[in-house]
Amino acid sequence: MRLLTRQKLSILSAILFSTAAYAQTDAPKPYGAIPTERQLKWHETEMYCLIHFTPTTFQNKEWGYGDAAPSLFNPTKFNALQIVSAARSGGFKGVIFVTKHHDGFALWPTQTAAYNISESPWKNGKGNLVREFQQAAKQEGMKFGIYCSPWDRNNPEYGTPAYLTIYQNQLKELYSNYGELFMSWHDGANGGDGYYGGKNEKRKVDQSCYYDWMNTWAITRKLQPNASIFSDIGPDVRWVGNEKGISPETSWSTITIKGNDGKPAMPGFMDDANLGSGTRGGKQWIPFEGDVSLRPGWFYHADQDGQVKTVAELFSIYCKSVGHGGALDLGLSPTTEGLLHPKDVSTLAAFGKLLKQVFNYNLAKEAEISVSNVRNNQKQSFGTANLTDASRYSYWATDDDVHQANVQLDFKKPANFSIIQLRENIKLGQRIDSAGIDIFKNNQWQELAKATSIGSNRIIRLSQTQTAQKIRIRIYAPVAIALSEIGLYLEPEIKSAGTKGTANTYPKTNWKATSPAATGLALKNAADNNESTVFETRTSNYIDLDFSRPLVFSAVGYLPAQDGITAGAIEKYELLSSEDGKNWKTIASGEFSNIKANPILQRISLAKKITTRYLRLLAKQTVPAAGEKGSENNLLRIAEIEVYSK
Ligand code: FUL
Repeated sequence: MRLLTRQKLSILSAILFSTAAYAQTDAPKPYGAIPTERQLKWHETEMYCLIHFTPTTFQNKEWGYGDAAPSLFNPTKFNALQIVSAARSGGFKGVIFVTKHHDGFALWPTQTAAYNISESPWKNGKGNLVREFQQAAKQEGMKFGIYCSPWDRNNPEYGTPAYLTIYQNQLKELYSNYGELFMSWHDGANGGDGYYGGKNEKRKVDQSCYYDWMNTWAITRKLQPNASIFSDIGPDVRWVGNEKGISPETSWSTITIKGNDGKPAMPGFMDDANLGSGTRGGKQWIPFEGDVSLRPGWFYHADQDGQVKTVAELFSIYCKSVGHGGALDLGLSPTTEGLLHPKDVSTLAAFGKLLKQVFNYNLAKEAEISVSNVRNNQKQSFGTANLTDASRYSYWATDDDVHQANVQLDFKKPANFSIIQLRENIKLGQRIDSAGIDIFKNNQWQELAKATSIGSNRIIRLSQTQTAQKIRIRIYAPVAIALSEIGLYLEPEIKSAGTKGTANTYPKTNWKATSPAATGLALKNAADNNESTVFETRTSNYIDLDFSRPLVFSAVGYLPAQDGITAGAIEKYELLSSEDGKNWKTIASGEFSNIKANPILQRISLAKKITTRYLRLLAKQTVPAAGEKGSENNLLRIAEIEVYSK
């Protein structure tokens, strides 16, 4: 009996005083805003894809107007597995399917609206794309998420309170029938005009309250408690403020989101100045997602087959999204057949291979690691072994009063590396202010790089390979440091999987540009083959081009300014031609959808070839400058106009 008690006692004390139990009680106190369990899982996911495939694909548009006949939708070779397995080969861990885009066509047989897949000829109206993607994701071991556009250009009720109920019911259907979702993606685009049951009118909604987001997201929380909610402002994952997929160099996972006009922030209704950088010490933990498409547009366009991003471009985006503590959300665009184009498939596979090659082996494991301080001298709990064990949550920590410390890596023989990776244990918040990396060269320490905003992941990509036997990392924080990982990697020379296609554009040598009241060189900026010069005017809403001889063409390109200013980009256009520069006739008109968020080259394809010497690009609506209402806006900005010979 006595013996048993003694045994019990010793077991108890072993538990109490084991290093693990010690670590629990002795861990640094969390600093500032910290992630939820749901957000931790999202951080671990790092890479996922966003699939756009609706009747809009068949119309070769970016934003469907809401009037496409359901009969258009008939992808004869559709294969969700081909698409999802290509995503997996790229190293992506999840897929989000656009279950309904702005055109309003539901890709599942919803009870909430007639405009849905059951009206299409595909599988005789018995098909369900959401189900197909859910099952393919399951089969490939990938996470599954949904995007259901709040803006609906088809629904006759859009703009009234009745539509909100329809939208919430759509979410309920999606949340209840397709297993566990890892993300619910809510975009902030609300363009205004649309088909709306045949009304063909402009409907504006008050984004500060129309979607009643707090109650709408309460449905998400109730039915899909593990799904991270993405929107411009979170609450779990925020937009990065562009569709290039990248954040600025400094990008905190903490942010204080502010609304407009003294009202609370809502998607599409917020101060977006800090979306990219976040806020040091911000009130909320809302990391960013970098969304970008593998192609220029989110939907498939055959004329963009030559513009699939290269592996080198993808890797650079990866380093500035995942490598800045966010996630990479890469757009995939199935063709009208319902498959990914072979070029997209091979690019994804090559990208996945590269990631494996780079991050397969952490060179830091070969180094002897020493640090200037270990918390309470508890090497077992807070020591350097934690720095290379590939666990995000085991960590090296300093004493509470040690806010600056060094980590030194000593190699037996010189190591070659070009990437340094740092991670904090974010369960304890984003603690580190900055880090400096030094190498020991010519008998002295030399600074190689600096970084701020470490957080869940910070990739420092050097411009060239370095060779060093001693590396030192200096870390500065306002509180005790809790660093979980140090990685050193060597990037191979990236062989590009194919180069970008040639554009087949006419040379602009003898072109003359005119626009009322605009003079001089600035006009030439619109046709000088230089993407970084901009023609800007407030005195006219069009520009005329005189080619000096008739040109034969069936497509024209408009490149909005590439200087980061989206104001003045053309949203609605009219294209006119003339034989003599006096009498004009309209040859095309339409919208450049999504140009504000994604200011890429826009291609206008004409119904048939024309021969003409004069061309007018007329802006019927442009993106207003900050603080200007649409009606007061008269700014027009053009980086380049192209005329395609083929
Ligand atoms: C945006 C939309 O307007 C685009 O069409 C696309 O869906 C992108 C991912 O989000 O807000």
